[in-house]
Amino acid sequence: MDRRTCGPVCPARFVKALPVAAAVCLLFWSLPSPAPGGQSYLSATFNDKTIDKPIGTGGPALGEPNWVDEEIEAIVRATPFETPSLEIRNLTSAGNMGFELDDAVSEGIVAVIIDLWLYKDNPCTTWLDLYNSGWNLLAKVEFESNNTFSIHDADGVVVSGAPFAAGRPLPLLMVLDFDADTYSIWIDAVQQVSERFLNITSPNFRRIIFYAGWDCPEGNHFSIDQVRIIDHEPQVPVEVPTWGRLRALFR
Ligand SMILES: [Ca+2]
Repeated sequence: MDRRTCGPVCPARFVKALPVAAAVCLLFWSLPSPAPGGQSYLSATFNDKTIDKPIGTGGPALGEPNWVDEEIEAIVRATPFETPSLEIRNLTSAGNMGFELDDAVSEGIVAVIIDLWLYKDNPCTTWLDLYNSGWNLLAKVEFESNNTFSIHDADGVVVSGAPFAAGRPLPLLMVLDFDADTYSIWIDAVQQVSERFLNITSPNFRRIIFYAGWDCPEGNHFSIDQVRIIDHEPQVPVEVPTWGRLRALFR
Protein backbone atom coordinates (compact mmCIF):
# COMPACT_ATOMS: atom_id res chain seq x y z
CA MET A 1 0.00 0.00 0.00
CA ASP A 2 1.30 3.43 -0.95
CA ARG A 3 1.87 5.29 2.30
CA ARG A 4 1.02 8.58 0.57
CA THR A 5 -2.43 7.43 -0.57
CA CYS A 6 -3.56 4.86 1.93
CA GLY A 7 -5.85 7.32 3.75
CA PRO A 8 -6.61 7.70 7.44
CA VAL A 9 -6.34 3.93 8.10
CA CYS A 10 -2.81 3.77 6.72
CA PRO A 11 -0.78 1.67 9.22
CA ALA A 12 2.04 4.21 9.34
CA ARG A 13 -0.37 7.08 9.99
CA PHE A 14 -2.17 4.98 12.58
CA VAL A 15 1.05 4.37 14.46
CA LYS A 16 1.97 8.05 14.28
CA ALA A 17 -1.48 9.05 15.50
CA LEU A 18 -1.37 6.80 18.54
CA PRO A 19 0.59 9.17 20.81
CA VAL A 20 -1.69 12.05 19.79
CA ALA A 21 -4.81 10.01 20.48
CA ALA A 22 -3.39 8.91 23.80
CA ALA A 23 -2.63 12.51 24.74
CA VAL A 24 -6.13 13.64 23.80
CA CYS A 25 -7.64 10.79 25.80
CA LEU A 26 -5.47 11.66 28.78
CA LEU A 27 -6.47 15.32 28.51
CA PHE A 28 -10.21 14.57 28.53
CA TRP A 29 -9.79 11.95 31.23
CA SER A 30 -8.03 14.47 33.46
CA LEU A 31 -10.59 17.27 32.99
CA PRO A 32 -13.31 17.63 35.59
CA SER A 33 -16.20 15.66 34.25
CA PRO A 34 -19.23 17.69 33.14
CA ALA A 35 -21.11 15.01 34.95
CA PRO A 36 -24.85 14.79 35.00
CA GLY A 37 -26.44 15.90 38.18
CA GLY A 38 -26.90 13.46 40.98
CA GLN A 39 -30.33 12.88 42.34
CA SER A 40 -33.22 14.66 40.65
CA TYR A 41 -35.80 15.91 43.13
CA LEU A 42 -38.01 17.65 40.60
CA SER A 43 -38.23 17.90 36.82
CA ALA A 44 -41.28 19.87 35.73
CA THR A 45 -41.08 20.38 31.98
CA PHE A 46 -44.87 20.35 31.38
CA ASN A 47 -44.20 18.71 28.02
CA ASP A 48 -46.40 15.71 28.83
CA LYS A 49 -49.31 17.80 30.12
CA THR A 50 -52.49 18.77 28.27
CA ILE A 51 -52.38 22.21 26.69
CA ASP A 52 -54.87 24.78 28.01
CA LYS A 53 -55.75 22.62 31.02
CA PRO A 54 -54.97 23.40 34.66
CA ILE A 55 -51.87 21.71 35.98
CA GLY A 56 -52.45 18.94 38.50
CA THR A 57 -51.19 19.06 42.06
CA GLY A 58 -49.55 15.67 42.26
CA GLY A 59 -46.23 17.04 43.44
CA PRO A 60 -42.67 16.46 42.22
CA ALA A 61 -43.24 12.78 41.37
CA LEU A 62 -45.55 13.90 38.56
CA GLY A 63 -43.67 17.07 37.64
CA GLU A 64 -46.48 19.10 39.17
CA PRO A 65 -46.81 21.59 42.03
CA ASN A 66 -48.17 20.38 45.35
CA TRP A 67 -50.72 23.15 45.56
CA VAL A 68 -52.27 26.01 43.56
CA ASP A 69 -54.16 28.63 45.59
CA GLU A 70 -57.75 29.21 44.52
CA GLU A 71 -56.94 32.89 43.97
CA ILE A 72 -54.78 32.00 41.01
CA GLU A 73 -54.84 29.61 38.09
CA ALA A 74 -51.91 27.67 36.67
CA ILE A 75 -52.62 26.54 33.10
CA VAL A 76 -50.39 24.57 30.74
CA ARG A 77 -49.88 26.66 27.60
CA ALA A 78 -48.23 26.14 24.24
CA THR A 79 -46.65 29.59 24.45
CA PRO A 80 -44.56 31.64 25.09
CA PHE A 81 -41.77 29.03 25.37
CA GLU A 82 -40.85 26.66 22.55
CA THR A 83 -42.27 23.72 24.51
CA PRO A 84 -45.33 23.53 26.80
CA SER A 85 -44.96 25.65 29.91
CA LEU A 86 -47.01 26.79 32.85
CA GLU A 87 -48.84 30.12 32.88
CA ILE A 88 -49.58 31.47 36.34
CA ARG A 89 -52.29 34.11 36.56
CA ASN A 90 -54.12 35.66 39.49
CA LEU A 91 -57.91 35.72 39.30
CA THR A 92 -59.25 37.70 42.21
CA SER A 93 -56.36 38.62 44.46
CA ALA A 94 -52.84 37.51 45.20
CA GLY A 95 -52.05 33.84 45.46
CA ASN A 96 -49.30 31.34 45.11
CA MET A 97 -48.40 27.85 44.02
CA GLY A 98 -45.58 25.74 45.27
CA PHE A 99 -43.44 22.68 44.81
CA GLU A 100 -42.51 20.78 47.97
CA LEU A 101 -39.96 18.00 48.25
CA ASP A 102 -40.93 14.90 50.20
CA ASP A 103 -37.89 15.40 52.39
CA ALA A 104 -35.72 18.43 52.98
CA VAL A 105 -32.22 18.49 51.49
CA SER A 106 -29.73 19.46 54.18
CA GLU A 107 -26.31 18.48 52.86
CA GLY A 108 -24.29 18.74 49.70
CA ILE A 109 -25.14 21.09 46.85
CA VAL A 110 -28.58 21.42 45.37
CA ALA A 111 -29.44 23.47 42.30
CA VAL A 112 -32.82 25.03 41.58
CA ILE A 113 -33.17 25.81 37.88
CA ILE A 114 -36.06 27.70 36.27
CA ASP A 115 -36.80 29.31 32.96
CA LEU A 116 -38.99 32.29 33.67
CA TRP A 117 -40.93 34.50 31.25
CA LEU A 118 -41.99 37.94 32.48
CA TYR A 119 -43.78 40.69 30.63
CA LYS A 120 -42.66 44.28 30.23
CA ASP A 121 -44.34 46.94 32.36
CA ASN A 122 -46.32 44.38 34.28
CA PRO A 123 -48.24 46.42 36.88
CA CYS A 124 -47.72 43.73 39.51
CA THR A 125 -44.99 42.37 41.69
CA THR A 126 -44.09 38.75 41.05
CA TRP A 127 -41.71 36.74 43.12
CA LEU A 128 -40.44 33.35 44.09
CA ASP A 129 -39.29 32.14 47.48
CA LEU A 130 -37.10 29.30 48.61
CA TYR A 131 -37.99 27.90 52.03
CA ASN A 132 -36.50 25.36 54.35
CA SER A 133 -38.45 22.67 56.17
CA GLY A 134 -39.42 25.07 58.94
CA TRP A 135 -40.76 27.78 56.60
CA ASN A 136 -37.67 29.91 57.16
CA LEU A 137 -36.88 31.99 54.09
CA LEU A 138 -33.66 31.01 52.35
CA ALA A 139 -33.92 33.49 49.49
CA LYS A 140 -36.51 35.61 47.72
CA VAL A 141 -36.23 36.92 44.15
CA GLU A 142 -38.76 39.68 43.53
CA PHE A 143 -39.57 41.15 40.13
CA GLU A 144 -41.00 44.65 40.39
CA SER A 145 -43.41 46.48 38.11
CA ASN A 146 -40.67 48.85 36.95
CA ASN A 147 -38.75 46.01 35.28
CA THR A 148 -36.21 45.64 38.05
CA PHE A 149 -35.62 42.85 40.51
CA SER A 150 -34.39 42.52 44.06
CA ILE A 151 -33.06 39.63 46.10
CA HIS A 152 -33.66 39.22 49.81
CA ASP A 153 -32.63 36.60 52.29
CA ALA A 154 -33.20 36.10 55.99
CA ASP A 155 -30.68 38.85 56.69
CA GLY A 156 -32.28 41.49 54.46
CA VAL A 157 -31.86 42.94 50.98
CA VAL A 158 -28.78 41.77 49.11
CA VAL A 159 -29.62 43.03 45.59
CA SER A 160 -31.92 45.92 44.74
CA GLY A 161 -33.05 47.69 41.59
CA ALA A 162 -31.28 45.51 39.04
CA PRO A 163 -32.92 45.50 35.58
CA PHE A 164 -34.29 42.31 34.04
CA ALA A 165 -35.19 41.37 30.49
CA ALA A 166 -38.89 40.88 29.76
CA GLY A 167 -40.52 39.10 26.84
CA ARG A 168 -37.98 36.30 26.50
CA PRO A 169 -36.75 33.33 28.50
CA LEU A 170 -35.05 34.51 31.67
CA PRO A 171 -32.93 31.70 33.12
CA LEU A 172 -32.61 31.48 36.89
CA LEU A 173 -30.15 29.23 38.66
CA MET A 174 -29.92 29.06 42.41
CA VAL A 175 -27.16 26.95 43.94
CA LEU A 176 -27.53 26.06 47.60
CA ASP A 177 -24.41 24.67 49.28
CA PHE A 178 -25.32 23.17 52.60
CA ASP A 179 -21.78 22.03 53.32
CA ALA A 180 -20.43 25.58 53.08
CA ASP A 181 -23.69 27.22 54.23
CA THR A 182 -23.71 29.49 51.20
CA TYR A 183 -26.05 30.21 48.33
CA SER A 184 -25.53 31.70 44.92
CA ILE A 185 -28.10 33.11 42.51
CA TRP A 186 -27.60 33.56 38.78
CA ILE A 187 -30.10 35.47 36.68
CA ASP A 188 -29.75 35.73 32.93
CA ALA A 189 -26.23 34.26 33.04
CA VAL A 190 -24.94 36.76 35.60
CA GLN A 191 -24.09 35.87 39.17
CA GLN A 192 -26.15 38.28 41.25
CA VAL A 193 -25.31 37.13 44.72
CA SER A 194 -23.08 34.70 46.57
CA GLU A 195 -23.70 34.84 50.29
CA ARG A 196 -23.70 32.82 53.44
CA PHE A 197 -27.01 31.66 54.84
CA LEU A 198 -27.58 33.99 57.77
CA ASN A 199 -30.22 33.95 60.46
CA ILE A 200 -31.26 30.46 59.45
CA THR A 201 -31.38 28.03 62.33
CA SER A 202 -31.67 25.01 60.09
CA PRO A 203 -30.16 25.46 56.62
CA ASN A 204 -31.96 23.01 54.38
CA PHE A 205 -34.21 23.25 51.35
CA ARG A 206 -37.70 21.93 50.88
CA ARG A 207 -39.97 24.33 48.93
CA ILE A 208 -40.07 26.75 46.06
CA ILE A 209 -43.13 28.99 45.85
CA PHE A 210 -44.26 31.29 43.04
CA TYR A 211 -46.43 34.32 43.84
CA ALA A 212 -48.70 36.20 41.44
CA GLY A 213 -50.65 39.40 41.73
CA TRP A 214 -49.46 41.06 44.88
CA ASP A 215 -51.05 44.52 45.33
CA CYS A 216 -52.35 44.22 41.84
CA PRO A 217 -55.61 43.89 39.93
CA GLU A 218 -56.55 40.53 38.52
CA GLY A 219 -54.84 39.28 35.42
CA ASN A 220 -51.20 39.46 36.41
CA HIS A 221 -49.49 36.60 34.67
CA PHE A 222 -46.11 35.10 33.95
CA SER A 223 -44.84 31.71 32.76
CA ILE A 224 -42.35 29.14 33.95
CA ASP A 225 -40.74 26.15 32.28
CA GLN A 226 -38.03 23.58 32.96
CA VAL A 227 -38.33 23.80 36.72
CA ARG A 228 -35.71 21.45 38.08
CA ILE A 229 -34.25 20.68 41.46
CA ILE A 230 -31.18 18.46 41.40
CA ASP A 231 -28.11 17.77 43.42
CA HIS A 232 -24.69 17.25 42.04
CA GLU A 233 -21.91 14.78 42.64
CA PRO A 234 -19.06 15.42 42.56
CA GLN A 235 -19.67 18.73 44.18
CA VAL A 236 -18.69 22.00 42.56
CA PRO A 237 -17.68 25.23 44.23
CA VAL A 238 -20.27 27.98 44.48
CA GLU A 239 -17.86 30.35 42.76
CA VAL A 240 -17.88 28.92 39.26
CA PRO A 241 -16.07 30.74 36.49
CA THR A 242 -18.70 31.05 33.81
CA TRP A 243 -22.40 30.67 33.22
CA GLY A 244 -21.78 28.12 30.49
CA ARG A 245 -19.63 26.01 32.81
CA LEU A 246 -22.30 26.15 35.50
CA ARG A 247 -25.14 25.19 33.17
CA ALA A 248 -23.05 22.34 31.80
CA LEU A 249 -22.59 20.98 35.30
CA PHE A 250 -26.31 20.97 35.95
CA ARG A 251 -27.52 20.02 32.50
CA1 LIG B 1 -41.57 22.69 28.54
